[in-house]
Amino acid sequence: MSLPAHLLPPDAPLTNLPHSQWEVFCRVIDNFGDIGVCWRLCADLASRGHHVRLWADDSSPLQWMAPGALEGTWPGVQVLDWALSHNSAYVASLPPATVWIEGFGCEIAPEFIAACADFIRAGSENHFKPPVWINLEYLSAESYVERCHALPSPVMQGPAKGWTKNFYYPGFTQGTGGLLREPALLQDEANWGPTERTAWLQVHGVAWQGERLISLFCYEPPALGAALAHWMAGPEPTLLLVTPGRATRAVKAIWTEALAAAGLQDGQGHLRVHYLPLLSQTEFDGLLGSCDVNLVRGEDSLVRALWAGKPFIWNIYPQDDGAHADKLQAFLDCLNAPPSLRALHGAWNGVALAGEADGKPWDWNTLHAAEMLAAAQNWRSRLMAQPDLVSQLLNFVEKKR
Ligand code: TRH
Repeated sequence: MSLPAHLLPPDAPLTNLPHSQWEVFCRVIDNFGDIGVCWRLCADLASRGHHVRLWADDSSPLQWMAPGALEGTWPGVQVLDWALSHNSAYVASLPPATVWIEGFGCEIAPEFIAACADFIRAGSENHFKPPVWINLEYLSAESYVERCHALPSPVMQGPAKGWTKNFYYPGFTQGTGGLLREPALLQDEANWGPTERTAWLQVHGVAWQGERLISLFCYEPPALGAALAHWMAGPEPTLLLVTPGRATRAVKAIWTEALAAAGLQDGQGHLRVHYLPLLSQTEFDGLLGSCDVNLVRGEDSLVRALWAGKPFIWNIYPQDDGAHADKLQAFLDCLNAPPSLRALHGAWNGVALAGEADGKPWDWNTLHAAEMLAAAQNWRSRLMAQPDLVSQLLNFVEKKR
């Protein structure tokens, strides 16, 4: 196979991977986290000058998460239909990539691997190398993460036989791959003050009367009804900003029950609710920056809540085998969470956690806000001191090349 000029290897060796080409593969299992995390990764890489092709089997959430991404107007990122990765002729027509990222253990199409392996073999005298192949795992604070991070796994069969896959684990400690954090984020969050909050609320049509602001992005937390009833009957005026989908459905389903538990009629009480539309990721980050307390879920919004540095409660993605309880425990242990926070997390998620305040009831009204705020700010500065995931990934790739 003769190589077109634009595919010939560069004369100079790669340093800091200038303008390298990345393939990111994403298969959506459920909800928005798979595509949400993969998109943040792609956008972060592109903002640092790299070129990214994102292959996704369901990229439709990008319509609202990242306006312009599907239209091809996002600089540096091309979104492609997963089905095309099975098309050998199409794959062979693409410039070869330096890095392949399999998001969350999704398997790259065999046709894609075969076409790239053929291409690399054909160009071996031109020093084409196999890509640095990375399996990006889910975020967890459990101890296996440090043990398994960056472990190689040789490919034993098929057209890529002899190549190596590498496990890459995001995480909260030095021995892990770190957390997604764009270079500009520190400044953004530090600059997210009362003016930005007021502007955000106005732009999104929220009629704020100075109440405590709580954002709600959740599954169906078992304590949602109890929390709503407490906010309705409690002393502190509260405005709940509810995200669309499961959170909205969960609130609507138990609203009447919560009113009855609070002993109130509709229109009474100290809780008002504003139902939000779907927001772009940037606007979603603004929501977390604007609220006094953030109730988040999954993986990506947890990380964003950490960067927002505000009190938060995490609704962990529930797993049938109950593995989420260990994952939640590990997260709270890793950050040395105070007992009040463990108690709130245990109640919110309906799991028993070690280290909860002994017999001391948690308080949905105060939400232990002072303790939560101190903990959140402490975690934020601790995690800010770690290199972010993309910086670590770039170093990792450079070493492997
Ligand atoms: O949607 P999620 O529950 O995704 C989950 C988790 O990632 C979980 O770990 C995974 O196993 C499961 O999917 C399959 O929560 P998460 O991870 O916070 O992702 C939500 C994404 O949606 C995040 O990138 C923020 C984004 N988002 C917006 O951009 N705008 C919005 O209005 C909302 C509500 C969310």
